[in-house]
Amino acid sequence: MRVILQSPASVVRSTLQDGVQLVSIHNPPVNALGAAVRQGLMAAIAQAEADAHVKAVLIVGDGRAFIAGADIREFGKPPVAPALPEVCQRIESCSKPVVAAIHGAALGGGLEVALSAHYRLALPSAQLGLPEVLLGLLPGSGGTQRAPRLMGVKAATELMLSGKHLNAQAALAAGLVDVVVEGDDPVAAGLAYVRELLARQAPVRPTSAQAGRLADKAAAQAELDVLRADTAKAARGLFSPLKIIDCVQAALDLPFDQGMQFERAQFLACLESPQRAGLIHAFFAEREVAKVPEAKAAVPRPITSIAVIGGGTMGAGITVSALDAGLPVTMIERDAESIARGRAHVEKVYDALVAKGRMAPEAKAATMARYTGSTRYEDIGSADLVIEAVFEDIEVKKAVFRELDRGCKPGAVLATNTSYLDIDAIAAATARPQDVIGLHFFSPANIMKLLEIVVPARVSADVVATAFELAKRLKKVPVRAGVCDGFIGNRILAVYKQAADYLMEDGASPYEIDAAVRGFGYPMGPFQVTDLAGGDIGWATRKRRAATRDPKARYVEIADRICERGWFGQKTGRGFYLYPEGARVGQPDPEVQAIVDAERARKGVVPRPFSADEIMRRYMAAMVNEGAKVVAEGIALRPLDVDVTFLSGYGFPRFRGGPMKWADMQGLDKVLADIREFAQDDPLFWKPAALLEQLVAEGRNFDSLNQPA
Ligand code: 3H9
Repeated sequence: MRVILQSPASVVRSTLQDGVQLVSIHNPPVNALGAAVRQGLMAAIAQAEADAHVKAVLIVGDGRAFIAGADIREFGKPPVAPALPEVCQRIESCSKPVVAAIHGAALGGGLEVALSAHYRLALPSAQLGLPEVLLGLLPGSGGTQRAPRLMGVKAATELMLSGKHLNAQAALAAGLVDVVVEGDDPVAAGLAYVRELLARQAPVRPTSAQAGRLADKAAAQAELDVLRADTAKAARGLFSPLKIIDCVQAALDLPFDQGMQFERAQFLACLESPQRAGLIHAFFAEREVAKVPEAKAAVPRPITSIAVIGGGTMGAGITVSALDAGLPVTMIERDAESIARGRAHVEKVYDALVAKGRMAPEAKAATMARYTGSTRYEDIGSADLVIEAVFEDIEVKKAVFRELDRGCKPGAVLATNTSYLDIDAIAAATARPQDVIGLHFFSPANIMKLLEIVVPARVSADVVATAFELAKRLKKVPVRAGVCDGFIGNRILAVYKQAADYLMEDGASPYEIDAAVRGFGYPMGPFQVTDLAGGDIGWATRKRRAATRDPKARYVEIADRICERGWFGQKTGRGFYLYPEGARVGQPDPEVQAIVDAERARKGVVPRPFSADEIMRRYMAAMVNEGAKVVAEGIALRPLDVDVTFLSGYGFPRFRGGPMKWADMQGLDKVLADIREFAQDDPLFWKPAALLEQLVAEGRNFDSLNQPA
């Protein structure tokens, strides 16, 4: 073996092994195609061309992946040559056979490098995909032109539109790779395959020259027409999906080179779009949230068994989430009847999966074998972690924690799933406040990704670290939150919901507000959400808080008038909307509109029209302003923690990156100017956050606060 080439910083290393130039990429953690890697690959292919000893080239990735794609951190910065399409072109036009041996991730530009090679081998660990769409992009190095040639229009377009990964066998069946080889060493498997190809004098085989599955143009066009129509319906304001379809159309209509030019132009348009900036912010923010000081400073406690107190909707959802992660769970309820109901809630989830054919009955039985129901606290004496999910009442919760304090083993983590109660007070009910933490799941807890990890004053760092470790096992997106009424999410929600109520009383109908919010990209508007969750829940909270409400604060009573009639939303057949015969999508209700009119008249409000844009300016200004307060108070560590909370738990449109990212993209000065304008009518509600004022004065944005914690 002879070292023949090392690129800048040695990220691409070439060695000659019996006439095969082994090109290996060393750019941890995932071999992203940064400038040095692109330069190294160019140089390696030039070297292979120039060296008469080289008969073939083998490209592999070092470490855990082949190549996970372009280096996402470079997007939005000035481009550095060579561009990836050039690198791919250079690989494909090499006069000697080039082989890619794939293990781990071959995603985006990584798969495009492999598609430019002449032959492809996959190991069982391989994951192949073109997930650019999830970042607001499209495959921009020939993926839209080469993948359809190998896989056909339908499979290639579906791969690009879904962002899904294919495993090695699926990639083989789809025509993306030539062979799957057992084992975990891409170098050994790759070299053996190259030798086999050389022995049978396998020719250079550029993918671009293969008409392959595009040969039957009429059939391919028919497939694409269906996909275009479906995508137009499903894209929900997203920019890149229809561009992907356009690129595949170009693959059908144009010679390869022109198709590449077309793809490049579309890729650059996507790169410029604010959606790309929002989605890439979301990608990194979701990874940053787990990097909290406690997780770095302390070692998590081991978790091998869990107990859940309460078998209601929340307790059952948490139980399913833990069972799905392979943990044994003991559920505690107060009596036999309640425990039977709790078990039934859990089983119902799995029964639905079995009915849909998504779970085998044996798998259900194996999962339920890890479930135990009990009415006795003694049965959870050895649990490593207990999650309380009982009725949202501080006295009830304190009583549960006193029981846990008595019965749980020393060192057990004691968590409460409260959504707004004071966790410091709950912790103080025990003699071990260092073990008490908040784990705020969102309903349905087995589905929703967000987990607010609420950190009370006296909890120890290793308990916080344990909570983050648990989140990883449960496949949740954890966000660290401080103790306050509503933590990050519900506290901010309460404020923008108020802004929506004011808009309604001032002249916008609930239906106009919901439509504007959907138009922004949310799946539902706030009044639809109220109807879905049950209007009685918010009503109870409002009644409880009535005594402590600032008498000077504006209070809109429309929702109370609706609840007084017993209209609690979907479950009662009407709320803000009508749901005739159990319909899931509501219809506007003229009687609700009459209630709104009557309330306006009673308060002497002369209604005025609001455009969708005016509605959203107020809705978002309220959200951002409260978000800034939450950051300034340290309830959220950074603005990105607020963003992730809303992306993962509140349906905020991902392509906008989260409320704080949205504000940065608008310009904080503009958001502040809006707040000051609205404050002229209601200075108490629209009090600008000091942090927002400070950032504007200093010409900075929220992102400047997103430093690693
Ligand atoms: C593209 O390729 C465009 C081309 O078509 C055209 C170009 C002209 N760049 O997720 P993890 C970091 S677009 C930079 O925690 P896992 C990540 O931030 C790209 N960094 O691990 C994290 O850093 P840190 C298309 C990247 O095992 C660390 O790696 N490709 C990139 O759960 C570990 O990541 C994609 O969209 C990147 N491309 O999952 C793939 N990828 O440790 C995006 C990862 O500092 N990546 N990092 O927090 C993924 O889907 C997952 O990261 C992967 C590993 C499945 C690879």
